[in-house]
Amino acid sequence: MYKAGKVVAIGFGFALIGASSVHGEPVPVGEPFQVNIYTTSWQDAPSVAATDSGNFLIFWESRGQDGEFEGIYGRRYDSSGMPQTGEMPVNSFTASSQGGPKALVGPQGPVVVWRDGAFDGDSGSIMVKLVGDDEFLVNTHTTGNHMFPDLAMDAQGDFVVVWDNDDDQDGDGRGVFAQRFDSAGGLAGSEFQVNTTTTGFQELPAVDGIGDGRFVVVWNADAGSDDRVMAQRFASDGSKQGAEITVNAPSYDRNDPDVAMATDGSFVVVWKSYVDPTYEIYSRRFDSNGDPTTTGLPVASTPGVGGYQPSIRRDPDGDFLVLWNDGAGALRMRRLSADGVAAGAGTTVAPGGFDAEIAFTDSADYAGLVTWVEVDTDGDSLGIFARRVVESQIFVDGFELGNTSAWSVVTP
Ligand SMILES: [Ca+2]
Ligand SMILES: [Ca+2]
Ligand SMILES: [Ca+2]
Repeated sequence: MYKAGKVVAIGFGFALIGASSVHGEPVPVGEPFQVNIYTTSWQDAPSVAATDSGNFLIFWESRGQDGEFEGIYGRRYDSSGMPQTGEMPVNSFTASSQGGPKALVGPQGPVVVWRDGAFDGDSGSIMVKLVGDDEFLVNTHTTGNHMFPDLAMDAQGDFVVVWDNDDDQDGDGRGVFAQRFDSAGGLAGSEFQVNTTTTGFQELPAVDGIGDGRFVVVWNADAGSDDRVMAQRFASDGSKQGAEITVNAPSYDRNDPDVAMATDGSFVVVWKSYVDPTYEIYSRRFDSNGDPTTTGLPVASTPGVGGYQPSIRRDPDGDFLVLWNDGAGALRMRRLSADGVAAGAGTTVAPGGFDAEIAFTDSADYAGLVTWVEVDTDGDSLGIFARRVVESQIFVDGFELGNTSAWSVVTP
């Protein structure tokens, strides 16, 4: 019945007076498309970033294309999913392997980080590249196997890179480290240690930040028996805000966490936990003081199917999009409201896909692009795929509830 009222009201052309709207469930539009042109061997580990002008940049690693092991390639798409370029080689230093790129676009243009297999002279190194410059080394401490870089950026384009390293750099096995940069790539302060508890392995970091420069790092902590997700908040000057936070109960296996921060400094962490007989994806929201506002909530609307490789991003109006690979191989997506609670039942982005990431443009239609990896679809091993997502517009003045007292205009 309220649907009829809505149609009538819009027909008279005055229903939207005083009404506000938000964006609702994310919906895949169009068909998935292949990103990589060079298909020989494997292409994997994609990362997507949105530009101010409504375009998207996808970066990935490709095996055998740059002459030695893996190299980093990128491709630009417009908001409708049309390619704007061919494949663009990213790394200048091609010896050994370059992999695991993560990218964001700031006022200075794209910033890409990745792991290099040899650059610092002692196995894994963390590299960063800004537009117009060759890549350069991020980590100051050069011994050890540096892995799993991620980055966050503020409104001015200042950014922070996080990674993990062994070599007992934190005193015991692997630890999580970070380096802040100004928007031009100049060092801002020194490399610093993220984890406070150093016993055992601290690994697999992820970081997200907001316009005012605050950021939060999450990682997997493995003290030998059980794994936990930990989080640490930081001020814009890189100082720790509060103690490190234990996000979840101990879990049997690496938790593979990710995090997205809201503009008020609250944040939502996602991770995978083993729940006999399979893995599940969980989320938990924390306020800007680092205090939890939810328990660990299952992200899947149908538990028990399984969940791997969760990723989370904030959309332009403050909701969160979680992507994961379910136990049946499908790439699933579900929206969490700003309060960290799931809204809607979620949807399947692709019947087979993993290691996914989404970015949103700030455009009026809240266009998003999801990128992921598929097996054997590009004709040879792993390939990179993508699909557009839009968030449907809904009205928040009572139409959905049929609450006519809340309507901004009552239909005749
Ligand atoms: Ca391939
Ligand atoms: Ca290479
Ligand atoms: Ca450690």
